[in-house]
Amino acid sequence: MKKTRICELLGIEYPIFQGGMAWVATGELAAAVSEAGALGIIGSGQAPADWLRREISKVKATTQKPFGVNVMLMSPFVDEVMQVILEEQVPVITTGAGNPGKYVPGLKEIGTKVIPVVASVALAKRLEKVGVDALIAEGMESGGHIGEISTMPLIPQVVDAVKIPVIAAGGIVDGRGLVAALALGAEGVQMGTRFMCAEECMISPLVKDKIIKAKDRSTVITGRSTGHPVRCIDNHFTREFEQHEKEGMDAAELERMGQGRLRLAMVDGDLENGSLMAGQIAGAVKKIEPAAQIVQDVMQSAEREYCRLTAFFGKR
Ligand code: TUI
Repeated sequence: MKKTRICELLGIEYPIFQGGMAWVATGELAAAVSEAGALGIIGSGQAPADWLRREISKVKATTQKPFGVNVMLMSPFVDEVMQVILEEQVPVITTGAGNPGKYVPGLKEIGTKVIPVVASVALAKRLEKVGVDALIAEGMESGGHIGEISTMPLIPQVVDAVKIPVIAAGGIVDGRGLVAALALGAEGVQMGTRFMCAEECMISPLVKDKIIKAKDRSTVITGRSTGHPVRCIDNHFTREFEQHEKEGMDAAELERMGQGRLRLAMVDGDLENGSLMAGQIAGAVKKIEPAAQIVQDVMQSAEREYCRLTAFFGKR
């Protein structure tokens, strides 16, 4: 199988990223995914520097292969997190929830590959000019903090607007998604929700079970009125939040209501009061399995789908 530009750029075997999910993507998960030949990514979320340093050391102790750290740009610890990334010479960073432009020169100086998440063509173009190495274009099918455009229209528009490699995210769970993403012009995929159900993922087993039981319509978007829309599995918390939004509660108070809810779900397993961030594809996640098996299954099912398409179009 030929490698895409993203495999060559990062030195990975398969064009698959594991989403850097806050409170979900710890060193254990990232190490397992990287060791399997894809790109494991630690989700630093709103964690402080010493937490990140510990997770990085777990990955380095388990695998020699490249790994990444996701930097959530709305974090109060963003500057100290960037400092740890520089000190630890992390090979790849992805960013979310903002514009990482001002950090790019410093990271490039030490050879860290910078791959921001974008949800629009405008930001994609701006970041290519700043000199980022690749982009993750994330559709609103994704879990957590999202943009407004779906994966299907977002990917080809971003691909046409930039020359650097584009990774597709949002609504991807298997080889069909990988082949579809490649067909749209992307050079790889990022998956979050499926990796939440990896054996090495340290979240509460209750959350994994909730994802496995989810159906196509199980997720909802809350927070549009705050300017920070978030997709999660429908529960008591989302219904309460929606009610307050309808009644016109102000954005600052709504944001306060959301604080600590992601940890409450993922770590404490509170399925009703926590924020069960997950993508629309949750309905298609069927089982808990090792991360390496997920990577292998995506690659093998992609090959099968490709053969099916070849048969459909006829061999040349
Ligand atoms: O970042 C994510 N998903 C996330 S972050 C998160 S943790 C969180 N905690 C508290 C409040 C909110 C979130 C949970 N899920 N995905 C990447 C992503 N980035 N999706 C959309 C964007 C994005 C949105 C707007 C990137 C840039 C942007 O505009 C920046 C600009 O300056 O134009």
